[in-house]
Amino acid sequence: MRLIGMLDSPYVRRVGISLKAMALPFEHQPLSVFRDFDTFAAINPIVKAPTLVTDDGSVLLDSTLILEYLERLVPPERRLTPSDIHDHIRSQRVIGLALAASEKTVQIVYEFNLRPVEKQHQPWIDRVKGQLSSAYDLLEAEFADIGNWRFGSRPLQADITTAVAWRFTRDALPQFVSATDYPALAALSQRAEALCEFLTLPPD
Ligand SMILES: N[C@@H](CCC(=O)N[C@@H](CS)C(=O)NCC(=O)O)C(=O)O
Repeated sequence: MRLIGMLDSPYVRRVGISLKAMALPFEHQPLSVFRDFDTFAAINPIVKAPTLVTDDGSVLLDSTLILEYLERLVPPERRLTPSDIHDHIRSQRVIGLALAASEKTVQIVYEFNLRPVEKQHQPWIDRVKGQLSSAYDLLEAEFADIGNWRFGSRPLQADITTAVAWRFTRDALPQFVSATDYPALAALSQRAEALCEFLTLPPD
């Protein structure tokens, strides 16, 4: 399998870390959706990161759909979603919040970095900032008073995606989220970033 995309994307990073956590072999091709547009387009004309090229040559996109496919390749003990239905609902909610936090961060970064200053629209920025804060407030509540990981003894997708989202926002918009305001998320990030799967796939 080939994972295409740079690790500064939280979507690419969560797929890469998940591949490692599931012990699935893969090759990483860190193409940029901006700087390597043409090379990327030759693999996936939509130019979305992550893109996964499967062993049979299929080209998959969207991290959630890619992870759904990967979950089917491994036995239950290596899957990253809880088997209990109540835990599964909770896990889907946490992942949804973390994906929303990632998306809102990307929107703010694109607004600041891709749009000329005179075309930036403050009401839109304020709306997205509010959504970003709400997502992290709810995630903080989800991770308060847990043991090491949200659903037991090993990190699952909810832990991975939340830790990846937190690191992404902290790196991209340090002025928007602080460890003081979100101590449970900061502690989760510290635990997760010390894992081999995270250390070998740092944001680039
Ligand atoms: N929902 C998608 C979001 C992926 C996404 O937006 N990736 C960004 C990079 S962080 C991208 O491809 N940007 C280029 C573009 O949208 O044209 C997923 O989970 O994979």
